[in-house]
Amino acid sequence: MGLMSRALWHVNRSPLRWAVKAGVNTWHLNEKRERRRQALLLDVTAAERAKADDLNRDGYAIVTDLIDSKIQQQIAAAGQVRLQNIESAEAGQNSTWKKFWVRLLDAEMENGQLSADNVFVQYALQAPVINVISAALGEIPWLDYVLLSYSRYTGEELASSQLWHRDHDDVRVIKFFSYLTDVEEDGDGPFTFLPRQATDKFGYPLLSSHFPDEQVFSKVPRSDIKVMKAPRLAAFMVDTTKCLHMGSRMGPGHGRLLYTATFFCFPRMVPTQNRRPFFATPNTTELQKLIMGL
Ligand SMILES: O=C(O)CCC(=O)C(=O)O
Ligand SMILES: [Fe+2]
Repeated sequence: MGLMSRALWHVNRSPLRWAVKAGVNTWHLNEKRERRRQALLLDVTAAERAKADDLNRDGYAIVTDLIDSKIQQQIAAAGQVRLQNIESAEAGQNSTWKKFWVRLLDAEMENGQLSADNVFVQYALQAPVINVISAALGEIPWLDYVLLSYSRYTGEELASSQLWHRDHDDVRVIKFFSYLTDVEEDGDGPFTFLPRQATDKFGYPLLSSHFPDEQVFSKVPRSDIKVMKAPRLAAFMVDTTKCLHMGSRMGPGHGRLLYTATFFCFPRMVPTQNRRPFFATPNTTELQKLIMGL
């Protein structure tokens, strides 16, 4: 991390972040205005708007019922195909950082980019997802990345995202998650979080970003925890900057296949050196290009 981005990273974790973000916004007013204008043109259903309200009020929304079940089946089947190639995926990753995770989409990237036509990219771009997030943010979001990850037991001490944390990618990050395997027992490593109001009781300890259970539950009652135990194809959205969360605490012999699409509110605070995670095809619409930053 460069000096500049390290400084911003610290600012981003303090209440000062709002002031800094407002400053960044003035450089991007036109794009911001366009994103707001486009959001007003979306055909958002009452059910989608209700989920957007959940997201803004509580920091999360369960959206399983908004997703077409045929599309859910397709994505789960596509996930199973990727899972069969886990050994080659693993071989290409020196995962000292997150030993309990294997990323399964690396093999289908071209020069580090995924095609906008890729089934996992299309899953993030489907109307109900874009409508809920746009309605919540009041503007068209930016899709930062899509991830298919397989978590499994390592026998090691809890580390990184297995500990309680908030994501600090930007001021507002909304993650759209879908379970592609059943996550119904503790050993399946459920995504576990505290809604916004419960997270607020914890505050912003300055010296650390990842916290053990004892530290969190010295300030927040355990009864506030939400454990996302659900069968495969459950879909939910979490504002991961507002909600403390953790997951992937796998039991021996268990595995969890999770799809994640990460959206943020334009513009990013930490400079991203022209990161281009996706490439367009002749099928890509103007709205989709706006979402993918193309
Ligand atoms: O593995 C998990 O359930 C936690 C994932 C996480 O922290 C994240 O996606 O931001
Ligand atoms: Fe996280």
